[in-house]
Amino acid sequence: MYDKNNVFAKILRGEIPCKEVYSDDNVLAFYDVAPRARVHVLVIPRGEYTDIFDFTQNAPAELQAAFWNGVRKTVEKLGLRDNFRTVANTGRGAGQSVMHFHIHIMSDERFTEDF
Ligand code: DGP
Repeated sequence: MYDKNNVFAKILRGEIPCKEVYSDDNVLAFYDVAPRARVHVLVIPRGEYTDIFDFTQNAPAELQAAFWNGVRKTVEKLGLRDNFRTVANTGRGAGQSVMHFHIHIMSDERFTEDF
């Protein structure tokens, strides 16, 4: 069940400020408030989806395509084309703390650990 008062919904409504990286009609990308990498940006769809499966099962195909296009544009805007990771924490067990679907884009000078 999507909670309209989650923090990313408030960011989308402009009730909480964010440091924007990329924005269009379908997507918003902004810096994570608690970065865990040299570059740490979140990309969210402009729609009410709690997690990756809610998004992939219930969002219109056009929005899904636009979302991944927005991820690519964000990465290119950040200049990270050949050095970034994406993470989608899913569920409380994996540490998902905001129940609005989001992708973490993270980059360091050089990743030293594989996972
Ligand atoms: P996750 O743990 O996967 O749900 O990631 C949620 C991320 O959102 C976490 O890294 C911290 C970030 N975050 C939480 N509140 C805010 C906020 O108000 N502004 C910004 N920019 N990021 C936030």
